Amino acid sequence: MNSPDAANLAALQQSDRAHHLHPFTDFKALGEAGTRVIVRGEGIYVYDQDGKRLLDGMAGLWNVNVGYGRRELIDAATDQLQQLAYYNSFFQCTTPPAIALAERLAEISGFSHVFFAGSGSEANDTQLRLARRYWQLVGKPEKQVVISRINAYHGSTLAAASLGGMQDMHKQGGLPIPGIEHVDQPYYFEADTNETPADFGVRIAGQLQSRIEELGAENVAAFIGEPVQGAGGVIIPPETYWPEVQRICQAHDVLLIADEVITGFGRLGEWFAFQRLDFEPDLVTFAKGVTSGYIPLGGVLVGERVSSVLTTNGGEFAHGYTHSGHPVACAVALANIDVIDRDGLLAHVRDDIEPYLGALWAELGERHALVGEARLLGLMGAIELVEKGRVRFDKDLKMGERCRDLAIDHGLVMRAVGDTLIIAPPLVITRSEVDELVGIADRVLTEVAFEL
Ligand code: PXG
Repeated sequence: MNSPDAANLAALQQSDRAHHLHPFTDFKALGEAGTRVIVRGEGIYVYDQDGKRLLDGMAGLWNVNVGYGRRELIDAATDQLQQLAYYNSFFQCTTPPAIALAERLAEISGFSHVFFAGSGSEANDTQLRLARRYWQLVGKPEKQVVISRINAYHGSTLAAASLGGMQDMHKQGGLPIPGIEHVDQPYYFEADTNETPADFGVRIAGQLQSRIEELGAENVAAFIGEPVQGAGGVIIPPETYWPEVQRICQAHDVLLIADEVITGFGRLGEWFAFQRLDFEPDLVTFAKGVTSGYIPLGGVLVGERVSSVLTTNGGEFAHGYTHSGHPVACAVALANIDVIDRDGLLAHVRDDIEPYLGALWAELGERHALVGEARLLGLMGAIELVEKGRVRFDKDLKMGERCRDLAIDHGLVMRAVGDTLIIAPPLVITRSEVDELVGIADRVLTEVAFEL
């Protein structure tokens, strides 16, 4: 701790500990361990205070889709800040970037309208307000309940955390708020069943049907789900799941909401996951990758069914945020969408990197005894750590955390959800960078197996 850099780092950590409460953090434990201070990013790499380079296998928090340091996004922000740093979209006003982004989003999604928010959590609060308002307007105000899934993640505000199905969050806040119900998730590996994935997908979707029938379809406003669950552990549903969910929603006149905060903007090799997974939601939540995280923005894509009602006889929708349609955020989003489009990143993911990374990822699963399953869709991947077969390690061994920490030591950021290791690298990742990512993961698995 004698070098100037080390002293500087210690001072930064000390100051951080004294004043900063981090999200989803055990403050005492963090105070003892100290924070990693990230100071710079370039491409798919970030650099910490000590100059250590890390391959960002999580694209920030699933959001830095075009990678760090993209001039186009920086210039878009700078230009717009100089032109007009802020104006609102209340009181019959708007700004050119908000208009242009709404039009561009309609083009790439096929959804006619958008409601802007500042984050994914805010956007999901908007979803709840919109769904209930819609049913009020069509003369069915008793349709209020929204059904979600256990282990879903939809954000951290009271409504979003309630929509989510995270037990630890519910326990700490007296949640969920009334009017939210949860059914099972389509987690095939965890279910450890003899069914085929296809049958399992249909059966789990069927729980939605049973719950709607229990509650009475006349009371149910919507179903919400992440096309592929992210924070819950990259849970990729069987192909039969979403078409069956859609069929059930239609049969019971229930709105279908896709939370594409993680899956949107190219993560699955299409603009949106619903375009790949073969279903048609009525409403879509987006955030994160819409600006590649360069600046906060979220929102809701509103399809014809809901927008036609809202825009013809809706009266005032009493909802909105100071930063709805923020001009700088919208300008950055436009530049981000241009980069994804011009650089052909959807095809890059779908036709090149997904198959390439998918093959190497599957090979890890075959080579390492402690991998129970290695799965990947688009650029969302997971590895299930197991003692053998589908038997998990003792929780106290903290295998996931050990692997994650070792990966960071070796220069790779991965996430651990319990004993599920997760990757979601920037979409711009190249084959040689994939080799580096998989190489480090391989080394981590080898070393942890050896320690055992
Ligand atoms: N929906 C989904 C599907 C998300 O993944 C949100 C909504 C909330 O978005 P905001 O912008 O309000 O955070 C998210 C956010 C993790 C992690 O550790 C995941 C998220 C956020 C923070 C951490 O995997 N997802």
